[in-house]
Amino acid sequence: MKRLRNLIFVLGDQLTPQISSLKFGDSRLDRVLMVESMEEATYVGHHKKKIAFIFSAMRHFAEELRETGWRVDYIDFNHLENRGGFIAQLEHAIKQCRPENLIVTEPGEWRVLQMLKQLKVTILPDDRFLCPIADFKRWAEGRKQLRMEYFYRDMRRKTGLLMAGEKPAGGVWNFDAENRRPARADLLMPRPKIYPQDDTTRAVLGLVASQFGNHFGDIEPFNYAVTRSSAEEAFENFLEFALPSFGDYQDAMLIGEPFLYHSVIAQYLNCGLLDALTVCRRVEAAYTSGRVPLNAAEGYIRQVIGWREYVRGIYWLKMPDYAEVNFFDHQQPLPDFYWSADTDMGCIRATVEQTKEYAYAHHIQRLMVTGNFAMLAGVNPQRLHEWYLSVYADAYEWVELPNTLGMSQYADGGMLASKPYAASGAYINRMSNYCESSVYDVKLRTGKQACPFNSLYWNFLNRHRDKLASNPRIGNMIRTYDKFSVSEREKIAASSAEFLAKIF
Ligand code: DLZ
Repeated sequence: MKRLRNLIFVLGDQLTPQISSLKFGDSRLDRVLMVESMEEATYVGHHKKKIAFIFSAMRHFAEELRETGWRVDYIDFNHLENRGGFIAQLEHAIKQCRPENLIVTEPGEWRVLQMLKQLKVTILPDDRFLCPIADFKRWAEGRKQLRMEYFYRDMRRKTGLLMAGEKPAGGVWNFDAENRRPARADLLMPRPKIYPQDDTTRAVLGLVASQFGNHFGDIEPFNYAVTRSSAEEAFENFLEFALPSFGDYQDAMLIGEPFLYHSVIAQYLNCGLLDALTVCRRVEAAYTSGRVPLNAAEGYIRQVIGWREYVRGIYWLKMPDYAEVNFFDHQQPLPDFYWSADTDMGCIRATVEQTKEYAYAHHIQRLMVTGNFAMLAGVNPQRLHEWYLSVYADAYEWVELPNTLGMSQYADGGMLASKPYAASGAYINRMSNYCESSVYDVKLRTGKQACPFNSLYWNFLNRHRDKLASNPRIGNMIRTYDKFSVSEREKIAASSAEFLAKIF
């Protein structure tokens, strides 16, 4: 029997026909292998919707490849030859078809890269990202601080996005100061497009309900896009209806409005159904044709070519040590209400309920509600990282880990963020209507009725003053704390201790 030339292994977040491994191969000579893996679905207990989304998108992608002439060995979850994990599956496939070469595009996770290195495999760069890992390493070399803003400006120059010659469109690089408007409940909200389930998705939903019924999250309603064409349509819907107001309201939070003006396309981008540069060019075109304001277009493009590329660079620069950082030495467990939503705090209840239902929350809900609370309460950052990685449909370690440990928990001591994103209840109250549904009073600092974020916030600053006093942005708040009367400081300590004793 003639030996197979290349066996091309395509991972669940590599659903891109132009990915380097497929570009390298030839559909007439080579074979593709894809596998639904128990190990991948359970190394953290992913949300039911996340598993269903990935499996359904993988099955549709296998069909897309077959339609263009590829031979695809798709090992579904119940396949008799399913070996449960990547390495066992690859070893089995190598024995069976004796390929001359095993080809894979570099995975998005350090864990998977280590696994693959056990085999004789050609690993190709993932050129769906705009900044190759080696370029990021060069950019980082010799810099004291790795600030996203400077990286982002280089990416604007490199891509030419929103540039007027050498200068940024509109004369400034960043319009964030304009992007902090609280939303009003009477605004007419756009809605992400709803996609009816097809037979493939229905089969996957049945599989997930039976195999992963004990995982977090609701399986129904499930109406995500699971094909490239529907993901593109979902993005077009965002461009037309939500992007014009995205800038103004991107930090706002409202009960019953999980999506507001957000695109909700990160899960499509991160599994390869959408392409980052194409998305940004469409946003830029919407701005140049006068359909959306510059603050919206710039804010959106910054997330994609700035923040998204930057955190990936940091991940590959700093792993594996980065996974262990714990600057504040926080050791508390994750409170049960991160799974149950059973809490009197309206903001956390709304965010966790929404996370259960949609496997989605936007960046301010993640950063300033669940992330902020965990840091103030002293939750171990690694436990929080596992939670984010499992509950959000867009979460893969390369993007989630630096966002959680660096940005949200300041667990790297300020390498990624210039200050801890710590805030009292006043911030959440300014940006949302959550406090209306809370049994606590956001105006009170201490006592049983006071919003717990308030005493926890001041207690956090005092507890970590040695580590934070020299930070110009936080030091002022510590000096404010120091002006409180002795009895006020005692009340803060008592209120936060009482609350923490209740939840841990
Ligand atoms: C996240 C995930 C899940 C839940 N399941 C699979 C799977 O069954 N098969 C697969 O190829 N990939 C899956 N993934 C995505 C992988 O975990 C992902 O490729 C790594 O996290 C590297 O980014």
